[in-house]
Amino acid sequence: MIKDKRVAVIGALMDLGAICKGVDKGPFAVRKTGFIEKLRNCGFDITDKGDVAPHKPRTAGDTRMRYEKEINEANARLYIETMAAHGEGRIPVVVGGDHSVSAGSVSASLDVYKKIGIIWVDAHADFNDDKITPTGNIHGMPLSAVCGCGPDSLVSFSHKRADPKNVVIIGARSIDPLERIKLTENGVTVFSVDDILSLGIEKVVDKAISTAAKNTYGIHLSFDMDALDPEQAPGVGTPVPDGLSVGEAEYICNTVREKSRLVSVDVVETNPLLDRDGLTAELAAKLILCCLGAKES
Ligand SMILES: [Mn+2]
Repeated sequence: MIKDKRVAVIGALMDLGAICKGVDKGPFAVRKTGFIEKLRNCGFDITDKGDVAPHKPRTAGDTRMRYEKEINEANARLYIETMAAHGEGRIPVVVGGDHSVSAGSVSASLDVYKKIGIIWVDAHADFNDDKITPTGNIHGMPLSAVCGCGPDSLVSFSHKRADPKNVVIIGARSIDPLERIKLTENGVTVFSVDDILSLGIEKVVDKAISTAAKNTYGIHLSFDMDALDPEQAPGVGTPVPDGLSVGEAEYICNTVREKSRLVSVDVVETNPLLDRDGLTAELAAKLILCCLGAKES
């Protein structure tokens, strides 16, 4: 249940963590679906905190962590906005933007609640760092950073880190070899699409919730649209075939809300320049409604 139906929406117009441009337009496209009005019609008390965008000029800098300075500066502001939402007793919903924005939003929830679990729904693990990254793109690093597994510079504005043993990735099917070793060494739980096929989505989500909720105050749900099958959600910069179905994605969002204490949400990586008929933006909006328990009439 979302307490008192109090929600804050924050747009994160970030594309510097990804290689494919256009993902900074994601929040515009998702807002255009009218999801905020739909939430209001369902009785939600929404405040729209507007958008956080990186400043200009922008210089790529170190090729092992491109645009580190610009991303950190914007994330420090996103962190403050997310903290403010918590301070108002609202559940923050961050709409991205590439996944680097989660270094800002998750850090805020960690600093507020001290101990939270994370369910990270993604085709990738986002557990790289500056030493093992094959690309230098920071959107492949935020989960590692918020777990205290590096790079620490990406979360320098915050204090608390997540325990990797309370972190679960669902839908992964493209993990770099060194990243996989690091996930195992740190005790992160990974459910691939194959695991969903063999165990069933119900069992996977059950285990994900019990792992993330164990000895924690609540759960942050971070949903990368590339977790979905690219046939259903084509508007993403790094599509990987054979992803989650829409039904499975909705099931994850609904069940995490129903069976745990959801403290914050990110829905990221919607890229309208790569989308087909606004399908991915519509789906992102739909998943936000599922996370919050808003029934469309
Ligand atoms: Mn991601």
